[in-house]
Amino acid sequence: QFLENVINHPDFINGDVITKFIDNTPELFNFKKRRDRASKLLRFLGETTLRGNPEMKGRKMPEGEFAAPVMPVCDLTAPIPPGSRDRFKALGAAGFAQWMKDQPQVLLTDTTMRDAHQSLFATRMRTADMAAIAPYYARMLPGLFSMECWGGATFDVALRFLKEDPWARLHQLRAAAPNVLFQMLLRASNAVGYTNYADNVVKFFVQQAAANGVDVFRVFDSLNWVENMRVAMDAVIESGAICEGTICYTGDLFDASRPKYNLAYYVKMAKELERAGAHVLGIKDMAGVCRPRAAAELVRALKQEVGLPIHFHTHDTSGIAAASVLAAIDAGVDAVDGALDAMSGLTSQPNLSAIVAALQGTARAPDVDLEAMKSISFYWEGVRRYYAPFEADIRSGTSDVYRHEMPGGQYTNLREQARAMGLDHRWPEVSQAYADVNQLFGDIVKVTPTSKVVGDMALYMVANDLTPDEVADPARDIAFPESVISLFKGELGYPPDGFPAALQKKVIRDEPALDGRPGLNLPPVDLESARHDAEKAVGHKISDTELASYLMYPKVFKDYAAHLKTYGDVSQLPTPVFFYGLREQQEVSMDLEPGKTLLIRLQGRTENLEEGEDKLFFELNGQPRMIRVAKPD
Ligand code: 3PY
Ligand code: ZN
Repeated sequence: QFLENVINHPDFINGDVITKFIDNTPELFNFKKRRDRASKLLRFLGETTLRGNPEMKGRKMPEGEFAAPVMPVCDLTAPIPPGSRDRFKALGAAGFAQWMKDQPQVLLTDTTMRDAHQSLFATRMRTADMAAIAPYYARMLPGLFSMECWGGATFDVALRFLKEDPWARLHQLRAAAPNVLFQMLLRASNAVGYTNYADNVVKFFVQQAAANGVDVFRVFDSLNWVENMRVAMDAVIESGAICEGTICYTGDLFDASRPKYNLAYYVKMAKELERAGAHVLGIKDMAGVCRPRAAAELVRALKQEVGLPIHFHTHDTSGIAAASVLAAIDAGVDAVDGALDAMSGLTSQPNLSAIVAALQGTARAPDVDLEAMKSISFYWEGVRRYYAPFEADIRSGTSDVYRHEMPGGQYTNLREQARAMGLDHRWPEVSQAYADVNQLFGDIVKVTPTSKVVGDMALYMVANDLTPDEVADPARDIAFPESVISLFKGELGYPPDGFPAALQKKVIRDEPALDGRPGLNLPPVDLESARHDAEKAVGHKISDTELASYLMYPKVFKDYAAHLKTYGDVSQLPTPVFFYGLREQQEVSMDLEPGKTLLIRLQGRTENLEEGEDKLFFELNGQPRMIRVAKPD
């Protein structure tokens, strides 16, 4: 390879060879870099093949081979038609919001690349599977309002489990689909984490997200406290992006025994969000408890009381969510969320394609091609099979959601946690405990991160056979989980009516609770010194987006950087190979860089028990390579 580089070099060909030629021509050594990268990947493949991806621990390996997902038929050399993002660029955020209200059709968000996989298979969808279909979205579905493809749990999971850079996902999707608005879910002061960050960190994160391709920010607070949303909302507005100030819907609008979450509550919050500068009003029914009659009533009232376009989001956990979406559309909602067929239903969003079919022939029928939706969905059907080990074992909708009110993204996670604690057979008790904890906590909004706190407490109660009365009893000593103590100290903020005083006293004992929103109590982070710490930890200069990752998740970011150093960039490996390794004689091809493709085949392996390691024999672009892998324990 070295000699090949020398004789092909233009200086060599031109006879321009001087004594210092080799020293002065570092690109001759590129092959070494490539060889290093190939070796790192072989190590990853060797270890994954032999020991399994750590992510697969406790999960069932799929059997047989995966058929390649069926790609839609579309000329990818054809120019990309203009879409919602072009309109947004022309009109700006306020002008675009006005257009949303003025035009008659219902606008559509496809959540497949964010909430759908977050809610169906633990957020495990990899960038490669999204990037492959993104150019088809650009050409076949330019009529979409937005693609929700970033934020929520995807940020954390990308770095922590998938070992890929969430910012690179954004860049790749952006390059492939420049015409459709990209939407992210932002947990206000909790950004994309589970804790309240300093104001300047929230601001920095939003600036980076906007600069790197997010157009619509759906901003919510996990206790519906608008005061705690302002920093994030202001940062979004300042960046020029679209700020979707969002109400989290909980309870039941018509339940007279629970009047806290009545129409007046939501109207009041919507007006606060409008005054705070939101361009769009989001209704986020994270659990899927907004029944059709409530959806209609809520939308009708909000359309009357506020001047913002309204965007409705729900989950199909009950099995009846499409009826709520249709009711909201009937009541005049401006935009709705859904997921494409193969990624819809159960704890995910209702089926967007079926909603479009239901609207055909009506005045509000959206301007999207149903055939295109179906053919892109066939692709998702194939992709979803890759992730079978991460799917929850649920087969049907469940009206039990009206009791527990767990967000779609949490339901399967909590079941998994319950299973890991040996409580699987006691799931109905966990469901009841979750509802009981909600009442103990004062009937709060349950969405990330408060939903996690309620889940922790529910599991704790079931595992310790505790009744709600025992938890509340001042005479009974309870070792409350850390997350519960933090909640009652006000570290995630407060619900508008506060927490029940007696329980708060019991949980935090003599420790003080925060006064005001958490951000007021957190000193600003010195970003340059954080950058310095991160650079020291990872051993190289970092970019602003890497700094944003570090600020969100310092340890996860450092672990990711270490993985990158050891194994290189694994994000371009096909998903079955990333999770399940290579079978003997299986071949995988991967582009290292444009024009540099690696062709890797696993030829065989030997076992060397004495040395406690195996040898794996690969063929790399036709050359034999051997990797030693320590045997699993
Ligand atoms: C998230 O915060 O990730 C959610 O999806 C909440 O519904
Ligand atoms: Zn959701």
